[in-house]
Parts: sequence; C-alpha cells; structure tokens
Amino acid sequence: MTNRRVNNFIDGGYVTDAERDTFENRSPVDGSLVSHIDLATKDDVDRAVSAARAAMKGPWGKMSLDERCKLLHKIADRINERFDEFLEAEIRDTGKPTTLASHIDIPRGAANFRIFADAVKNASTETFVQDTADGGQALNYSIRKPKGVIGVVCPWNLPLLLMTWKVGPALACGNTVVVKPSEETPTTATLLGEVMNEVGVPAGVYNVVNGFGPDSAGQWLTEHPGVDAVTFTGETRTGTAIMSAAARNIADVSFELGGKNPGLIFADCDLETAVNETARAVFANCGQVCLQTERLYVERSIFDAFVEGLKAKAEAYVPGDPFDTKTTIGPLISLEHRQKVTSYFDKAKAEGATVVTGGEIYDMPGDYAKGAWVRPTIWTGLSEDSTPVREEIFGPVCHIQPFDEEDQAIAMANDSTYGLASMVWTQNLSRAHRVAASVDAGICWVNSWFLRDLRTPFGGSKRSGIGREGGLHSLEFYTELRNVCVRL
Ligand code: NAD
Ligand code: 6OD
Repeated sequence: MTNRRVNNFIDGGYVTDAERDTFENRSPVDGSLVSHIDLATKDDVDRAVSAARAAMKGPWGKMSLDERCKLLHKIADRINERFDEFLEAEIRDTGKPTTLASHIDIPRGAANFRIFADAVKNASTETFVQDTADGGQALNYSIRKPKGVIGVVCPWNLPLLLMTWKVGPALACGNTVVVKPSEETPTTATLLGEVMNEVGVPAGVYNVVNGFGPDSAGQWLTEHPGVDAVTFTGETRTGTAIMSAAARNIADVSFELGGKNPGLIFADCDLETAVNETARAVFANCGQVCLQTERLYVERSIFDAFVEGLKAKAEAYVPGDPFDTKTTIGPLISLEHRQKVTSYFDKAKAEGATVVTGGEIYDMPGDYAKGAWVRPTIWTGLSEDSTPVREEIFGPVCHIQPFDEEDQAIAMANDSTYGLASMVWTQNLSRAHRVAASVDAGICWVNSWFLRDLRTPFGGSKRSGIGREGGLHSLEFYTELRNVCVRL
C-alpha cells in the first residue's frame, strides 16, 4: 500500500497489478483526493476466502492457543508503535479531530486485540456428570472450536475500532477473516495488513477486500459459500440484505445496527455534568456514533435550563483542521451523508420544530467550504411521531422533549423500533435502577455516556442488532461448542 493507492490485501500480500479498476477516496474536510482505492473483483473475493480457508487448515489452525494469543498482543504492540501512521490514516479518511481519534479510535484498535487474547485464555466450558440407565456414569464436557472463515463487514464512523472489535475476537478464537471495510474509510484496515506481516501472522489469516456493498465486494463476501459466519456493523436496512445473503449458506450472523437512542434527564440530576456529558453524547464525532443520543427527554422543571446549557455547548464547538488540537468538531463523512442530515433540517422545520441552534451548515473558509461541515443542531417542539424524532439521522442533532412523570418518559423512550443504547441522569438510586431496567436497549448508561468495559455484553435490542459482542459474549459467536461424552 502506498500513500495514494489502497490495495487489497490477500494471502499475506498487497495485490498491486496496475490495471485494476479504482475508485476515489475524497476528504470530507475539503474534498481533496485522499487516495485511489483498488476495487476488488469477484475473483479477488474468491481468492481471499480460499486463502483464509487454507490458513485455517494450515499454520493458523495448528498454532497453539498460547502462541496465537502472543501474536495478538504483538499486533496491539505494533499498532501502538505505528500509532501516528494509524492516526493520520484514520483522520485523513474520516476528517475526525485528532483529539478524538488519538484518545478513542487508535488506542481501542490496539486494545481490542489484547482484551480478546486474554478473554479466550481464561474462558472455561461446561461439564456434566451423567447417571446412565445401566447404573454407570458418563462425563460430558464441551470444547470450543473456531467457526472457520469469518466475513467482516464494517462501517465508516469508527473504522479501526469497530473492525478490530470483530477481528480481535475472531482471530483469538482461531478463525481467519476476510474484511470488507467501508468504501469511505478503507485505509487503516488495509494498513493493518502490514502489521500482520510484521509480527508474523501467517498468510491468509487476515485479508482485506475493498469495494462497495451491492454487486461488489460486500455482497460477494456475504453470500460466499466459503464463509462460515458474517459479522456486520452498519445500517439496519443493510443488515436485512446481508441476512438474506448469509441465509443462502445458513451462515451465522452477528449484527450491530442502527439506533435512535433516548436520554432521560431527571430534575434531581447534577445538571452541569448532565449537560456536559450530553453534549458529548449528541455531538462527539459529529454525531456519528451509533450509541449517541438523538432523543432527549427532560423533566419539565429543568427543561429551559437544560436546553440553554446544551445550546451553549453546541455553539462552543470549533470546526477546522482535524490535525489542530484546538479543533473540536470534524465534518460529516461525506457530502452525500450531509445531504441526508440536512434533509432532516428541512423536515424538522416542516413538521413544526423550533430550531434552538444550528439547522444549517457551517460557513467555512477557503477549500473547507467544499467539505461536509454541519452545525450542531438542537430542536424542540416536535411531536413524538414526527420524522426527525423517529428516524436515525446519524449527525450532530437532537430533539428535546419535556416530560412530567417517570412512566411517561419511559414510554416515550421505548416508543421506537430501535433499542441500542440509552442514558439516564438522576441522583435517585432507586429511580436509576428502575429506569435502566425499563428502557428497551442493549445498554443503559447511568450518569455517564460511552464508558466502556470491554468484558460486558454489547449489542442492540429490536432492530438494532442480533447477538452480543464483548468479552465472553464474542467468544460465543466466534466459536462453535462441541460436546464430548465419555462413558466412565
Ligand atoms: P452501511 O450499512 O451503509 O455500510 C456498512 C458496510 O456495509 C459498508 O462496508 C458497506 O459497503 C457494506 N454494505 C452495504 N450494502 C451492502 C450489501 N448489500 N451487502 C454487503 N455489504 C454491504 O452503514 P454505514 O453508513 O457505513 O454506517 C452507519 C450506520 O451504521 C448507522 O446506521 C449506524 O447506526 C450503524 N452503526 C451501528 C453500530 C453498532 O454498534 N450498532 C456501530 C457503528 C455504526
Ligand atoms: O465501543 C465499542 O466496542 C463499540 N462497538 C462501539 C460502537 C460504536 C458505534 O458507533
């Protein structure tokens, strides 16, 4: 891989034939050219899957658990040694501020290998002693086997973090992978190929095919008969397409999908902290984190104060050069995505919203005017069945609704087809536990947001996903349990 050309990584090497079709990767900051990306052909996907299968049967399949886990730690070490290269690549693809990427994206890219290397070494399985009909006994125990070749399809919002969140446990469990990064952000996944070679991961264990979804690498990978399981993070409707592709081969799926997450703010909260953390929960990464809050429910007696506080935080964000540490908000991922987000500005107005702040694009100087910048936006006054309150927007936007009773807030929070994440702000301990248990979501943060313990179950209810990732929960997906029954 060179700076300006992103190749596919298959069977331990970059595929560098000059004749290959490419597509352009443009910066969301100013529209400048970041790189040309090689478009994987169907044949490339076949070769990647075959290489992954061969590695399973060959050196990777034969490697001891101890050796495999040592290699995963070396991958993490090497990401940290090449931290600045990963950081720069991630920032160039996404436009996200260095202050964010250097604290979250790249450190988690490394940590995701360590946590699962340790988890797999400490995982136990069940045993049962059975009384048999003839008065004897049998010992039943389970063993974990890798599922095989895993297809990994990734989104663009946290490219390295979300890709390694799947590749880490997949490899820890002894599987091999073929990764399809987002067409918007392929660079760090591709760069990781170099790291795999540097630390001695056998050829074919980690493969990357670049391209799009339908009629491209995404579809070819997920419907491939040589793929044993598919793990996907992205939009719910893409999940539908991938589920039917995987169904052809009865391949197992793990899905982390969209959300429309609620935040419930009670009058007895620590208001200043609630406002500060809610600003992160709405505007960090320019609103492009699946766990973010686009629906806020605020108890009426603090409604005005909360809205004023969040407005001040929204207006304090500083857009600009993502490499400048003073920049606190980057652009959206693309002009196309901005078109989607701003279409909700129009819908919100048409459906009767009061625009507290934002609702327009930033007026950026020079070439930055060609970027996908958008102002943090707060609405009030919409009904609960309005389009901006019901649909995932995936931008730095939220609607704030007042409530009078706890039950009313919970009912509004749960009135969604999604169920990914939620947060509650209160100093009443009983209420905190009661609300956390009542909100239909895979996670409820109490007086916090995006505090992650990587051993805990992570995933969505309803249309926000299938399955759980994290710690032992990832091992459930990436291994197959087999029972051994021994007559004693
Ligand atoms: P997306 O669904 O458009 O694309 C994700 C990936 O799927 C890309 O690599 C894309 O090329 C591929 N793809 C698209 N169509 C496909 C098809 N038919 N077959 C196979 N692959 C296909 O999602 P996105 O726009 O990249 O990411 C934003 C979305 O992801 C939001 O909805 C967000 O909520 C969701 N997301 C969820 C989580 C989570 O953990 N639940 C995390 C991050 C993002
Ligand atoms: O922190 C994680 O492990 C995780 N999966 C975060 C998802 C963020 C969604 O954009």
